[in-house]
Amino acid sequence: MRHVLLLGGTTEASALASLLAQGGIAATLSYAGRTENPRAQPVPVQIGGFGGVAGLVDYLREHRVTHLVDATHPFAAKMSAHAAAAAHQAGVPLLALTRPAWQPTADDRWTHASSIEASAAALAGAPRRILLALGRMHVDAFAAQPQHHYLLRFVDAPHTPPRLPHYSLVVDRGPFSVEGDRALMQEHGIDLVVSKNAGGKGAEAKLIAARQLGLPVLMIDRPAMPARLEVHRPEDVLAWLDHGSVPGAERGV
Ligand code: 3Y8
Ligand code: NAP
Repeated sequence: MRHVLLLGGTTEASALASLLAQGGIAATLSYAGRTENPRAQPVPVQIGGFGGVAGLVDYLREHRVTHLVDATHPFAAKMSAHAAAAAHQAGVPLLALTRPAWQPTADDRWTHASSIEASAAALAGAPRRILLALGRMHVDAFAAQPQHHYLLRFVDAPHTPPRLPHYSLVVDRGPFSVEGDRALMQEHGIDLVVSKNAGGKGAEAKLIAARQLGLPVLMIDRPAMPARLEVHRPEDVLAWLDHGSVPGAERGV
């Protein structure tokens, strides 16, 4: 009897949950519990951390998980590291469902930063009006550059105000639209967009809007991920569940 543990929190994870439910494949989708009202899912959901690698190994064994699918966001590096370690220890096959990194087009004005902290350091200089579309968890890093006016976008209203002297706050969850992001940038007079290289469609709108408006983008490159089998389409996960392999799948390194 198959039981898939699906580490979620992305558009692709939700799409896979629907395919698993339609296929009658037993699955549990897992959220960290970062947001107040996570999207409802067509499969049972577990919310909260597992308690490190050991806790995840225990979970895999106690719930007789037969397949572990890591469909977390490309910046959820700690969860992905734990998934790889726990799957190995528990002898449970692991597959990552992730998105290719975005690539700039000839019409894009990207510069790169290697991390969130490096992106804050790259903002030294004269005051600007910056769309900081990174969510809530890393806003404090930008207190190092208080001269800017930041447009913040959070999923939920914060319990404590951000520690920035000049900011505007939008509370909204994606997926976002190009029209909506373009209007937001024009309304706030944005002259720079800071973004994680999340990939996928759910957060891409701001990049397309920036391109249309001729705005520069400071793109934060992805953290390193453990070596693991990776696919980019939810349908490829079904093939893996049925056959244990995916033709042409990438082994991320
Ligand atoms: C809790 C689950 C679905 C998944 C939807 C995707 C798309 C919309 C775009 C911007 C960028 C950002 C942020 C973002 C997007 C999708 C996807 C994606 C970026 C939810 C969700 C959870 C989270 C956690 C949240 C983080 C934050 C990051 C906002 C649900 C809605 C900025 C990432 O307030 C907080 O603490 C938010 C924390 C981690 C990053 C951060 O550092 O703040 N995602 N986002 C998951 C859990 O608990 O396990 O509430 O429904 C999921 C989605 N967010 O099924 O429809 O597939 O990526 N999420 C980034 O890309 O930079 C917004 O504003 O332009
Ligand atoms: P992270 O830093 O990689 O993980 C920190 C800890 O959070 C993990 O060690 C684990 O706790 C717990 N955790 C993370 N994802 C979990 C999940 N899906 N189910 C159960 N526990 C989880 O993670 P993060 O970057 O904060 O991301 C948290 C969630 O938000 C993930 O679901 C991710 O897909 C989603 N998300 C993140 C981003 C982003 O920009 N980081 C963007 C969109 C969505 P224990 O050690 O206790 O097990």
